[in-house]
Amino acid sequence: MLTFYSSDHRLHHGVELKDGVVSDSFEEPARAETVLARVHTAQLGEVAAPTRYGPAQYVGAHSEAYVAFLAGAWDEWQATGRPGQALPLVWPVRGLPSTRVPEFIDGKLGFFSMDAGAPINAGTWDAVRASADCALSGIDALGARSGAGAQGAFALCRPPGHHAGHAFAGGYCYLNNAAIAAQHALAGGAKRAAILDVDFHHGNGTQEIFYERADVLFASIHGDPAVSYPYFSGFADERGAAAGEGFNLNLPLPKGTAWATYETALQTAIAAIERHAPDVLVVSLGVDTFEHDPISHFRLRTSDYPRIGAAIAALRVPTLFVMEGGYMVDEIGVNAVNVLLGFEARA
Ligand code: Q9C
Ligand code: ZN
Repeated sequence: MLTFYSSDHRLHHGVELKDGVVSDSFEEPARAETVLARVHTAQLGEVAAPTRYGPAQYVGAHSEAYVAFLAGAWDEWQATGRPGQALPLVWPVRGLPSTRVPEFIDGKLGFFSMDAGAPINAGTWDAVRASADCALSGIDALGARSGAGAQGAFALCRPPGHHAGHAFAGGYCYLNNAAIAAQHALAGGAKRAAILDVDFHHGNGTQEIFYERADVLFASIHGDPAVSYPYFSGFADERGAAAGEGFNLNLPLPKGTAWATYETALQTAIAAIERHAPDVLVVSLGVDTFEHDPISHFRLRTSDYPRIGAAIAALRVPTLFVMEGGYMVDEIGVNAVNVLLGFEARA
């Protein structure tokens, strides 16, 4: 399987407010390096640098105004002379009347964010672009190699993307790499796409982007939002709207979920994808479902991950794996690549 990776991800290193203290983010550069090292040692296949795409390819999944905000936010923040990273501190929640885009950067940060989990530093935009370019390159590689069997490609994206919506950042995410990839596949001639999100956290951004569309099925298995981030999205009764009604499938699972329960949900998601009959499948591949993940509470084991890959391969649909979360840095490489190896063994 071909992997797309850019060392530009290192340009982004965020901070986060955790337990009331500002510290280095769990979403750290070492994550991508650990996965890359495992791609090599497991001999998954070639690693290529992504093609450079333009912001025009990010529009569709995202609004033009949001992409422009991301591209300019650091310069606007820096012009104010603040010493730290750019973070929002005020949001347009229920009860605040204005829907205008603020002129000043502090207001813009809140307008274009769902939380304070997506800080912007000097290298963030370059890292974010390279991450989306890995996903776009992965789709183009699948197209070039389409033919018999379940073809796969791996976009080793960092930063991740699935919390980013049409016009907002959040949860370590800026551009929604999986959504951009699916949109690119449709622009390239695919009639239907599916996105399977196996990250521990609900992919609220991906859901929002495709919520009213029937051409992209979104299926997500995640920690119950009653007790897990992102709290305000991911419930089973969110099934899509308008033309997209019935094309959004949320499978929230309780704390402590281990393989047996997980597998049942996975098979439900796979069956829905099969009924949709997509021309391309994008997998939001988070491995924060791991039993030792520091910020999540599922109990999947290293030996469970190849089974996820094998179940996906049984669909026999060209599949792009897009890296999302996973914060037990020592094991993220083994677990993520195990999914890919399980896919290849069945492909
Ligand atoms: N104490 C991804 O996995 N932090 N994002 C929650 C709870 C946000 C995770 C804090 C977690 C975002 C891509
Ligand atoms: Zn996650």
